[in-house]
Formats: sequence, structure tokens, C-alpha cells
Amino acid sequence: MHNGTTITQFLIEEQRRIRSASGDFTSLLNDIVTACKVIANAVSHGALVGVLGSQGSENVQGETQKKLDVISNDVMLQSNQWAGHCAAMASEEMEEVYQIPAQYPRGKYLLVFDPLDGSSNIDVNISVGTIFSILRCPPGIDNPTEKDFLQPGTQQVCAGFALYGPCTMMVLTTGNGVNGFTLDRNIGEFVLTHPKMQIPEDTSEFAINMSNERHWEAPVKRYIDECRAGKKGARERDFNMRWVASMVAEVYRILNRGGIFMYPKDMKDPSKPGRLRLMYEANPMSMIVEQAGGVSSTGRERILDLKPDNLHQRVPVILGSRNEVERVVKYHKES
Ligand code: AFP
Repeated sequence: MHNGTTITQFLIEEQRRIRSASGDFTSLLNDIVTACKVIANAVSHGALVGVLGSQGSENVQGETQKKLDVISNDVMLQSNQWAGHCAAMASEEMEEVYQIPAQYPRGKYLLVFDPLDGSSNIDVNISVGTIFSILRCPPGIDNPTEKDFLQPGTQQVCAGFALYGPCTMMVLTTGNGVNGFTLDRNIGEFVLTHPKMQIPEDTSEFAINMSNERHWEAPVKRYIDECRAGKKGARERDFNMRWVASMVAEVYRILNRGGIFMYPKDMKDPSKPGRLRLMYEANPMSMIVEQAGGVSSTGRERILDLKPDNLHQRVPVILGSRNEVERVVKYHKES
């Protein structure tokens, strides 16, 4: 028998601390948690239930959709549309804002998500995850449109991600620290296993897609060259490198043992000032990283301060251990 705190208990205890709380937010989080359990189940059965491979369609980013991208998106929509907590939703997999069907009541929150981050890894059985961000619907808005979603990351009420790895994890922040929960499949509940996660300030581990090196700007090249020079270089110590190509896995590693993750601005395609999406990747991950004592920047600005231009905007991302991210920011200022 388990004797830990379940995520349900944790959320209800958090709710009790806020006198005016109606329970809507707790219920919304419970629905998101349920959706992530359904997605975890589908991911874990893989080829046995025919969910691997391509769907044969493209999303708004022009990326080929995997079957599990589409399944996960549907699960998130269905779990979160009926209870009357959301005013509208937006997803990596949908060009437009998703309106709550007319038969359901509308709520006061806007939910934004990447239903299956790292989906290029699904077919080769490497960790993937679901990233989400909750915003308040501006007052007096009955039918939210894209502009109602375009709030800076500092306005997020909650950010979180589920990681479908060797264990299924849920990592959450509501602006009061970061907590990690492990799915106990025997009881079907997430249990608090990683309370008050803190990112170490220093690290000797970096994560970047080195195949883009020739497209990087000078400050990023300088930083990585110094790391690679090891003990005999300016940093006078050896660095290690990781690249999973699933941001959820990289951020989870950084939350546990520190590190710096970079998908910086590059010159590969001038129409794309970065690879990662602001509203459903960079913003929720930046809130989590900052709440765990880390730093998140484009190299030039704090990510959470950016005012989004559109739902699918891309931005450069440099996040993780405070001292290393600040060093990269300093190199940008100097260049
Ligand atoms: P997908 O969800 O399309 O696989 O993208 C994953 C991701 O947005 C992020 O999780 C990774 O860090 C990054 O892209 C990997 O990009 P590269 O394939 O260019 O390394």
C-alpha cells in the first residue's frame, strides 16, 4: 500500500490555501492529469495497439503528424472541453483556436498545449511528453479569439508537463515552486515523489543540436567552443553533452541534476527566429525552470516577458542552471 501524497490530495490541499478558490482550477488540473494518463497508456502500448507511425497529414508548422500526435490532441480536447472550466483551447496540432462545443458550459481559463512533444521519437521508443500552460480568459470575453491568448508568460496561472519515459511523471507549478509526481500504475494515481524541485546553479552538462553549429550566432558558438575545449580551455573543466530531441526529457533532466538546454536563434531559415514554440513549449518550460531557481532567456530577453505575436510563434530558447544561462546572456550582450 502506498503512503505518499497523491496528486489529487496535493491539488485539494493547495486549493484550501486560497480562501476564494471555487475549485474550478483544481478540477481543470484533474482533467489534464486524466488526459495525460490516457495518453501515457496509449504511448506505452505502442505497436500492440497500432498507434505508431505517421498519420499522413501535416500540422500548421508543416510537420508530418504522427498517429499519436493526433490521438493525444483528441484526448486533450475531449478531457478538457466538457466540465465548464475552459473558455477555449489552443494546440500545436491546430491552426486555429478550439472553441468549446455549444452543448458545454464555458469557463474562465484558456488552455494551451503541445499534446505530444518530441513526437519524432515515438517510433523509436524514446521519451516523449505533453506540455501545457493555463492562462486566464480576459474578463467579458465569451468567445475567445487568438488575441485573447497572446499574453506574456508571466501571466500563466499554471504550467506543467507529463513525461512518458521509463516512469510516467507529472511536473507542475502554480507559481509556488515545482513538484514532481510519479504515476503508480497499480493504483492509477500520480504520487508526489519529487517535492520542491530545485535546479543546481552550476553544471558541466549542455544540450544542443550540434548539427546546426554552422548556423549559430557568435555568442552561442563561443559558449559551446569553450565547453568543448574542456580542462585546457577558458572554462578549465570538462563538459558533457546530451541531446534527446524531446524538450520534456531535457528539462526533466535539468530539474534533477542541472544543465543548460539551448535551441538558439540560428541562420538556417531567416523566417524562423528559433525552432521552439513560445506559447506551448518555451513559456510553460520557462515558468517551471524559473520556479525551480533556474533562468530562461532567448539570449537577449527573458522569455516570460515576451508579448506573443501569434499562437504558433517560434523563439530561441536558452534555459537551465542559473550561472551557465547568465554566462550565455552575457556573451550575447558583449557581442
Ligand atoms: P517534435 O515534437 O516535432 O518532435 O519537436 C520536438 C522539439 O520541439 C523539442 O522537444 C526538441 O527539443 C526539438 O524539437 C528537437 O529538434 P531537432 O530535431 O531539430 O533537434
